[in-house]
Amino acid sequence: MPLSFVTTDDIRTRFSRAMSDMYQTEVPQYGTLLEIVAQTNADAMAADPLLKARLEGAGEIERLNLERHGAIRLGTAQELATMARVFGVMGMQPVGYYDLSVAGIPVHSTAFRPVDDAALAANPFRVFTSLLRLELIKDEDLREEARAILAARDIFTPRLRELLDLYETSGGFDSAQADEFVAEALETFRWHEAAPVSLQTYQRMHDAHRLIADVVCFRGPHINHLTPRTLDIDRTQDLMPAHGIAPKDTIEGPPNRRVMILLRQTSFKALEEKIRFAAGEGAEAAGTHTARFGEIEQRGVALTPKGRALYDRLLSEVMSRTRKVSAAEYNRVLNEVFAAFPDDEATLFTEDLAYFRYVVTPGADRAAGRGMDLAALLEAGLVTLEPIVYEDFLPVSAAGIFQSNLGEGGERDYGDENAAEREFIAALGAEPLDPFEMYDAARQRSIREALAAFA
Ligand code: OOG
Ligand code: NI
Repeated sequence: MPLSFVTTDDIRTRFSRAMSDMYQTEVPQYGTLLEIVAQTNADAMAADPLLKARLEGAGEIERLNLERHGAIRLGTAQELATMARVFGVMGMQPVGYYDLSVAGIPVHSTAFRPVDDAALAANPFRVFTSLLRLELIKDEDLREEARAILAARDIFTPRLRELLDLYETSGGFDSAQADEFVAEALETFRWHEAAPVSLQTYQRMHDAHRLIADVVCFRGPHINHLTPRTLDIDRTQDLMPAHGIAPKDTIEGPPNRRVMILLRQTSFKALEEKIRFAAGEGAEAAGTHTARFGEIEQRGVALTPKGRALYDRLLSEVMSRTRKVSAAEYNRVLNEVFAAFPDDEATLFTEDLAYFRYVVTPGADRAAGRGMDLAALLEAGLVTLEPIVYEDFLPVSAAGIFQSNLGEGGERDYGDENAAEREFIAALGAEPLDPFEMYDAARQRSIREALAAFA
C-alpha cells in the first residue's frame, strides 16, 4: 500500500465526525443530548474510579463521547449495492441480517461496521442500514408509483461515484482524496427540506405506512439518528426531560444488571419538521415530516447462541406479559423475568452463555505456566477472562427504536421471509457476516494466543 494512503479507520473517523457535526447543526436537540451524555459519563467516572481506570487503560477516554452508530433507510437494491461500496471505503462490512417485518415494519436491514478488533478499537462507528420492502405495499398502484419515484432519484453525487471507481482501481485514498470522499458521501445523508413529491403523494405513502413516506418522498436517505455511548443509560434517560427532551417511555433490551449483557438503548422522540412539498396535483404546499431523533446506547458482553436463546425466550415472555401496561409495570416485569438470567461472569462463562476472551494476565510468570492447558492457566490466574463486547443490534430493540418516530404500527402478515433474505443478499452482492461466527472467532484467536504465550 502506498505510504500516502490513509487507513480505512481514519476515513471512518473523519466521516463519523463530519456526520456528527452536520447532525448537531441540523438537529440542535441532538447537541443537547450529547451534552447530557458527556455530563453523565463524567459523573459515572467520578463515582467509580475503577471504571475510570479501566477506560483509561483501554484508551477509551478520548473516544468515550463519540458516536457509536447511526441509521439510514434505503429505497432500492441499487442504492444498497452502492452504499455497500461507500461503507467499504470506510472499512465497514455488512454484519447480520435483521428482519423487521415481524414487528410490522416493512424493511430488512444489516449493520455496516468494522469487524476486526483493532478496527473496532480505533473507531467502532456503525450504520444500521435498512432497505424498504416495496413488495409489501398492498395497493398495486401505490406500489408502482413508489417504485417509479425511487427509480428517478440518485442519492449519490456524480463525484462520489467517480471517487468510488478511483478508490477501487487505486486501492486507497491519500488524505485530500479522503476528505473529498467524506464531503461527497455526507451529501447522501443530508436532510432536505424540499420534497420532490406533492403533499398528496406524501399523504398517500404515509397512509400506507409512515416509513414508506420517509423513504420514498425524499431526495435521499437522511441520517435519522446518531447514537453516542453512555456509561449510565438509566440516568441519562432520567435527565432528558429536564433538558427539554422527551425520551421514549422505556429502555430497550435487557434490564440494568451487575453484568451488562448485549445492548441497552433508548431515544428521544422524533421531531416534527417543516417540509416544502412540490407542486403536483395541487400547488406547492407546506407540511411536516417526523423522522429524526437522537439515541443513546450502552453495550455489554456478547451472548453465545445458547445465551441468546435464553435472552430471546425471556424477552418474549416479558412482551407477552406487558401488552399495554405502564412503563413502571414493564420495568417491574422485565426485572422479574430476567432474574432467571445468571448475573455473574463466572456463571455466564461456565454455562457457556457469553463470549469471553482469554488474555494473558499482566505480569504472568510464563515459566510457571509452561505446557499447562487452558483450564489450568485460568485456575492458576495466569490467564484471565475478559468479556467480548456485543457489537451488533437486536431486532426487537430496533423495532422499538423505529417506533420512536413511527407511532404505533399493527402486526401484519408479511409472507415468505427466506425469499426476502435472498433478495437482500442479492442486492448486497454478498451474504452479511454472521455475528456469532465472528465472536467465536475472536474467542478462538484469543485461545491460540494465550496458549502460544505459555508454549
Ligand atoms: C433504525 C432503527 C434501529 C437501533 O439502534 O436498533 C437502530 C431506524 O430507525 O432506521 O438504529
Ligand atoms: Ni439506533
